Amino acid sequence: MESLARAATGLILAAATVAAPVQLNGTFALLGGTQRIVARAIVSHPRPNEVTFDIKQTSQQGGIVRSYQIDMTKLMHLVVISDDFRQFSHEHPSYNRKSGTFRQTITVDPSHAYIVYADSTPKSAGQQVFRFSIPASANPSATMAPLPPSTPSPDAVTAGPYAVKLGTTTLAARTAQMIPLEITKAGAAAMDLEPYLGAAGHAVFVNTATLEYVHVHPMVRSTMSTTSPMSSGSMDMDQPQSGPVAGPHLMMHVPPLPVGTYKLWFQFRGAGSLEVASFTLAVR
Ligand SMILES: [Cu+2]
Repeated sequence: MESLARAATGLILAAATVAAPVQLNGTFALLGGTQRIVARAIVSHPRPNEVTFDIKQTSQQGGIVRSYQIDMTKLMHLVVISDDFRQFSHEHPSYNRKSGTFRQTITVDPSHAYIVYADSTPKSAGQQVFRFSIPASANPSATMAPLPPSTPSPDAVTAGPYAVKLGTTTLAARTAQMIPLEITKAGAAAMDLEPYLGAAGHAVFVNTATLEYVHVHPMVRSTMSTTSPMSSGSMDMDQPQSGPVAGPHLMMHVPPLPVGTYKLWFQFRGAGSLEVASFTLAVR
């Protein structure tokens, strides 16, 4: 009975926190970027395990931003991570042209806080990324779990039927660098990869202390590469005509990162399935 009563109290608390929508101001979070617009979100909880965002972006003077470049086939990318960095999702909000509002509902674990990144490219402003912090909606879990330390020579990370291996998980700070990334399936180079949102894969880096964000797209290499090529714009320049267009050998151009511990989520498409491999990087 006692646990029932406690559960009931929890429900009432959850119900109480579900009601009122709140407005949040977005914090500019693009590493190396320059803030040119302002983002606000109205956050509501239709259910204890759901959060709805209505994001409105305006100029510094308050005019609604209505003109966006399509980036990777979408107007806005919403990257959602939990406060312990264990959950990751990548959504594409619907856009209401009339009100200039992006809307997305996400499913959450009510005992976790979440960080939401709104990544868009308004015309004439360049890439703009804002983060919003969503408190736990019920009975917050005590503290953020500490991140396991980075291993200098990583084992491959499992993602569905695939294994993803990074060339290194220890990076030099404040230095642009190329990091190879290999995707295997059942011990051999994966040959059934497909592009996702116009790229071979999507890599999101988040500094776990400052919560700064970077989003990069690796280039495809025709063979496993041990040397760092010069930066090249074309994703498939080394690609044989008939080969796969989304891997399995990739090269990731990582911009200069300040010292810190970073989470990296690498999202890619396998044969009909969307996969994500997560890494912890030490930048020294
Ligand atoms: Cu991307």
